[in-house]
Amino acid sequence: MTSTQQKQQESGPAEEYDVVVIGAGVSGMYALHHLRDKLGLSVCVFDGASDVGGTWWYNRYPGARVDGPGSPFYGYTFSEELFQEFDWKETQSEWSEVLSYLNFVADRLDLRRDIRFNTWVNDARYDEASQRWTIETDSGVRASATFMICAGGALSTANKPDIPGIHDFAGECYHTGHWPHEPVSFKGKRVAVIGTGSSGVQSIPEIAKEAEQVVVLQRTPQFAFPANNRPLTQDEVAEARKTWDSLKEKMLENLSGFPVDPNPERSALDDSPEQREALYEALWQKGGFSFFLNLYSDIAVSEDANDTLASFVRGKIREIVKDPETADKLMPDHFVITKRPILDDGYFECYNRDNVTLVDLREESIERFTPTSVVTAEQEYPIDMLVLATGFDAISGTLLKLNPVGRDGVSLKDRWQDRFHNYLGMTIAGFPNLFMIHGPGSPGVFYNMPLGAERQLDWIGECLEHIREQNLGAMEPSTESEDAWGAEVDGIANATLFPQTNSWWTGSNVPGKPRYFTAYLAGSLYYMRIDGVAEEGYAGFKFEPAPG
Ligand code: N01
Repeated sequence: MTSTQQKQQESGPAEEYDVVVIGAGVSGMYALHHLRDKLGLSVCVFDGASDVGGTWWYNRYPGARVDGPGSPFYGYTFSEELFQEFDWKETQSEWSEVLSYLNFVADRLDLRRDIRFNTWVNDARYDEASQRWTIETDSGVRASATFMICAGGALSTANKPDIPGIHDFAGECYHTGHWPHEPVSFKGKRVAVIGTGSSGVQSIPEIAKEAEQVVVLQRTPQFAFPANNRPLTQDEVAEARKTWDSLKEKMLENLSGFPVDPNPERSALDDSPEQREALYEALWQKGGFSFFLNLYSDIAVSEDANDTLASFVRGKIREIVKDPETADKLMPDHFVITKRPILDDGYFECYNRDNVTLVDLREESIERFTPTSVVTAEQEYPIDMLVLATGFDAISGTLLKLNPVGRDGVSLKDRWQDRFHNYLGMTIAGFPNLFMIHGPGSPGVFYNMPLGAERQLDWIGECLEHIREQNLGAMEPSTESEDAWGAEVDGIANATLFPQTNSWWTGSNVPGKPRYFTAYLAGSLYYMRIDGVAEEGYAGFKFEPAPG
């Protein structure tokens, strides 16, 4: 008797579906709509939260905003109606606006009737005889399905530092990625913030406006660029709505999935220092994500080109931050944009406030927490609240937490000990009929994420249709195709400066995690690549006939 059959005997029969989807965020919502409403499959989505939204349901810390190219292009493209009818208000929408949009989509597409909220999937096992996945949940609901889609999010499993005494800290303690739904007041409080990535940089200025004291505990100084968030004008919205078809076409053509014209290939070193300065200054003044979409083409590949932009931003930090010692501590020394670029709203400016203190952990590391303070190598800082803006066990962490068990009883943790082996960033050898969205080996955050999810799920939908039409039961990649895909991912990344920097992109933020650059760095070319694999009859995959 297989372990799945044994479990079935113990806790009764499972609900049966064609597809189970884990996660009701941007990707899981589209998975449900596409597979249920377009392909006619029976689908059930499971999510531990009490409503839709995924990352936007959890990340509600002060200052949390879309830090990509922004509205109205942070949304689904599959339905013109959804695009035409939702009123985006700001260029860098606040979390609550994105959540409103996702609620609007869930209502409009009647998604909630097939989503099990407040239901955490804590076990997933593949049964080879039936060629089905069975999942167990904390609510006792069990479900079995031919296909399992893991849409738990690339940035959802919190990375919490293991610092001596941190659990003894008796004040309020919040992780930005799991912010409380009840209002949090900073008034009159001494707040310590660990972390200066996007979440820290977005939240610190907001916290500083209200708190009595803010102590920022910085491990790595960061490059940040002005978000220049502003209300969308009526004209901009009207123009986007009028030209939707061509905008969408542009998004599909653009390397990053955004409606901007491709940049001409031009090295930063071809321009004179004055010309470069003028471009950087213009982009800085304009702000927003366009900064990264309108740069020279070799910033991420040439150390010298990179240095021209890095020096420019360091100069800006020096201009903004009045105290030279604090400015020194804020000077980033990695290659610019090789950590996720950050859009800020008054971040560097907030170090000019009397109530903000910057602690450079490279000079004075944290030794321990007491119930009322954080103690560094230099001094003790009494605090009432601790904010952990320490990021995520990104890309692979959420799936590894579930730790599905595949063929021959092998768990994902065993399979992924040294590297996140996968093919096309979506499938794993030994784990038939399991698909990942925004997983390792896919472009993930290097592409417009809602559009990327749509494109991966469209590919998966076609693949599922192929399996049904051919009366097949299971598909999985060969380990050889995984190795070749891994070499392709590495080859693209290693031609850039990205792998040289410690970041969540390389897994170096989580102790013990395999350190390598996991994303497929060729943007939209990835979608051409996976379409090519489908056209070649799913080259690199092995198929089994359906059970008799
Ligand atoms: O996480 P991060 P994040 N001791 O990993 C530090 C997306 N996002 O939540 O750089 C001391 O970037 C760590 O230091 P270091 C966006 O893609 C989107 O800020 O590893 N410090 C770093 O400073 C983003 O890139 C939005 O040396 C420790 C910080 O904590 C991604 O999410 C908003 C530490 C973590 O930065 C992740 O951003 C926010 C330790 N033990 C985020 N451990 C929106 O679009 C970690 N750090 C809304």
